[in-house]
Amino acid sequence: MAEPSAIQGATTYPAASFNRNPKEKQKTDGWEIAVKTAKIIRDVAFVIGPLLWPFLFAGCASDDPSDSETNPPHVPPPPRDGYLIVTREMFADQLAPLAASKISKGFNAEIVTLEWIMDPGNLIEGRDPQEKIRNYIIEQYQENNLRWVLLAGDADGDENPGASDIPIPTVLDKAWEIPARYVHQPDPCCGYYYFPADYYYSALEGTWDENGDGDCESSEILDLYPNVYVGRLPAQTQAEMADMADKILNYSPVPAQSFLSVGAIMEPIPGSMDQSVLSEYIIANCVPADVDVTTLYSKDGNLNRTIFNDELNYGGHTLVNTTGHGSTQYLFAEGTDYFNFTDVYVLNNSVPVLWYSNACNNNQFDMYAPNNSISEQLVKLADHGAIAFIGSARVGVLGRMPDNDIGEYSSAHNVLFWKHFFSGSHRPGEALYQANLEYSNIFGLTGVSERGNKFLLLTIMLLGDPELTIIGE
Ligand SMILES: [Ca+2]
Ligand SMILES: [Ca+2]
Ligand SMILES: [Ca+2]
Ligand SMILES: [Ca+2]
Repeated sequence: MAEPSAIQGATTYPAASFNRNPKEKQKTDGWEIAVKTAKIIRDVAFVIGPLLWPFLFAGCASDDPSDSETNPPHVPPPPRDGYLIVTREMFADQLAPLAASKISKGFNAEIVTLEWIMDPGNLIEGRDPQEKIRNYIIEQYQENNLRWVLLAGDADGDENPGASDIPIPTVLDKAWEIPARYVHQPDPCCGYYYFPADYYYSALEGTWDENGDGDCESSEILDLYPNVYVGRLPAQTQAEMADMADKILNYSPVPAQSFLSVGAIMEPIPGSMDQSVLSEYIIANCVPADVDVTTLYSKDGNLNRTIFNDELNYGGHTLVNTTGHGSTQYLFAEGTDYFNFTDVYVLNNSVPVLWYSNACNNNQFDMYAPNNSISEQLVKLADHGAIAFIGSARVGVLGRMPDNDIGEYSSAHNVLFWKHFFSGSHRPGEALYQANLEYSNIFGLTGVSERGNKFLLLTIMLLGDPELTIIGE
């Protein structure tokens, strides 16, 4: 499938949303130092507070004489892919080793703090923090080959409108918050009017607010083709951020994969949709023959909390797919015997798993403080749990199950994620990006297309490093 031209950067952005002259920025003190820093430490440009500059010079300076400005290379190297960490000053120390690891892998890595982005002296345009963050991403995408974006900070649950139809203005009153963009669209069943969409930081054309009233209606989203790979580390404390960063740094790609697939019967949905049909389709059409597969299905009588916990803890699985009902606190309800929040705390699986869930609300990362969604707890658990989690921040959307094709809505996206993951995109952010792209193409999504597909697509988020390679050689 050919990529749309927008992926190649051919589409221009509205001048109204982004018209800053980069040369202006170079006149500011912060940028002067950042440029000098970038030269000295070769490929990394940290745009952070002055307090951290000494660390950068001490920790990252190269003594390779070929780096000297007096001895420039005769042939400029090809531009490196950019990897941008958008975070807060309180997390910069915890994230510096992760940025360094990306540099060692050949990326042009940068940490930018929201404090720097919000500083008027740095001339980032935007009417609120979300728009400023996105405009910075757009600039780096256009000018510096940015491909990967890690949002390192949690969304503020106090700004989650919940069941209210009134938006809550973004206020940066928490030192850890990286705000979510809320989109107004009543959900199909459960009484939410706004949903968070990190997709805003991935699909970069248009303002998502065409009428300029400061509120984003889903009908104002004109571009659903993603441009960059986006993931989030939803930390609220330095300890949480350090745990997640360490888990990523300690992760070794696993050559032999083991796929645990759950298919629940979704009672009391009329027709009692048996999600084992979806699971079997994925196994038959997406999972390579050399991957070990374990299935837990309601229809087989082997799906319950005890067996699922045992498989997670002792089954040696590296990839997990769960289907069925869910909430912020549990998965696949089977009567009262479901995997829930308390199970996560005692997980001791030796290799943290890549986990996709098609259930409702498992990934409500913006839920009210101080509670974590089950997805957040899984990725925050030190050493264990999940290395990355893909799932919906709000309700999933039930549609036709796979038959001779991939089906619809939540089922279709679930199929496409594993299709792209196993067929070559062994990095969760890239597999999600490819799934989103193909989903948009198959269902012909545009700004005015029907809302169920758009809702489903935009509420699916990745928690974790989008660039981490899961499958090794
Ligand atoms: Ca806030
Ligand atoms: Ca609007
Ligand atoms: Ca796009
Ligand atoms: Ca959260």
